Amino acid sequence: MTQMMEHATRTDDVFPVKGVDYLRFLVGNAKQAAHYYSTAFGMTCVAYRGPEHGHRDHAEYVLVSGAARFVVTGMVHAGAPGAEHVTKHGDGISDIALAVPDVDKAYAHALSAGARSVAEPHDLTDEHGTVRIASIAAYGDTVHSLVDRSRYDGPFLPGFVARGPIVDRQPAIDAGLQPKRFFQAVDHVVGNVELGRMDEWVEFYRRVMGFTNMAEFIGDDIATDYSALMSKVVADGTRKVKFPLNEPAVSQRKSQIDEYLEFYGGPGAQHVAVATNDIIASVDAMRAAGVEFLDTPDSYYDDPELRARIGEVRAPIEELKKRKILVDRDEDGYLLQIFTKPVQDRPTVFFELIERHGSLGFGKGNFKALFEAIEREQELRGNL
Ligand code: TYF
Ligand code: FE
Repeated sequence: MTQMMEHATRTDDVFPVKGVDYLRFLVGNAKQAAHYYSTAFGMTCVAYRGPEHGHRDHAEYVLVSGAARFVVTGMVHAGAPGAEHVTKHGDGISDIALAVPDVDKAYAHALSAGARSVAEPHDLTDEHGTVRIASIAAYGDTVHSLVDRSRYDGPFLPGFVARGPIVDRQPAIDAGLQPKRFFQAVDHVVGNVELGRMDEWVEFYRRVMGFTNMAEFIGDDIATDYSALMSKVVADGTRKVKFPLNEPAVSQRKSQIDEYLEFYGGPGAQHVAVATNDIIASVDAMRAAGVEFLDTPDSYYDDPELRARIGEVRAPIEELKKRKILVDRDEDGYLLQIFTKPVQDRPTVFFELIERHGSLGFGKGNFKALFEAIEREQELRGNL
């Protein structure tokens, strides 16, 4: 069941957040990653900074799709800061940045609640204005930057220069081959942590950010049956920022979370769910661009129990079946979702497309089918 606790926004919020400001991906080759997110994810490059602008260490491309903003950062010389992150983790998410109204207040509260400082509050300034920013440590080598951009009107952060799209998608949009946007926001970002540490991280987000538990979780009652993981979800008072946290569960087979931890070299961000208004159009466009999605067996759609539970959704079930899109319903409504395979060589980071129609959950009814699909991939990799 998906029920929310503490539904209302609290007025005494010690750590108000406005949303996810950006996700930074530290990658081996930002030029090619920016191309992938442009062509395969339909994102638009809006800003850049690099050696051409006096930024000697990194090439950084900023890509947007609606309110979702990714920064892909590559190291342009040996030993540049961040190189050790890529050596250890491969391509991965180094920063889940949060937009906050008051950086100093948020940072001070975080430190008083036991968070470790990564960068003290400081101003970044250029001709477009000033951004105030600080960073605190999260799980593994992941950080949360805290960003106030209310006094800035440039393309991303001071030092970045506006630039145009990497590819021109307009002809494909005009021809009806691609939606204008494949997604419009980050819905949630999931972290994988070590065995036995999930509750510590839930407690971290409660203490440091005032986040509360959402009702959806995978406890040890069902963990060993099929999922081999435990999961809890924390969210801010507005439910705009949602962070599920997974830990491996002990079972006969190697947990998908253990596989991640082994190949990532420790805890880190596992998947990013992006919200779409038209999952059918998005999946079609992404598949056409070469994005691989997890398979779902036909038996999933032919199950009369699922059909009865799901009832009427906005598209014929055959259309979902053709594309392997999953459906789940709870008392608030329903959702459509699909998962990509890992998007880099390592079996680590992947994406989820999610189209919500009232449901505030995470697709609990699909966990069995989803985890079986993940385990089939794990087996093909020889990691089960
Ligand atoms: O975010 C979620 O909870 C869903 C389901 O390893 C999920 O997307 C949970 C754990 C996992 C993969 C997907
Ligand atoms: Fe998810």
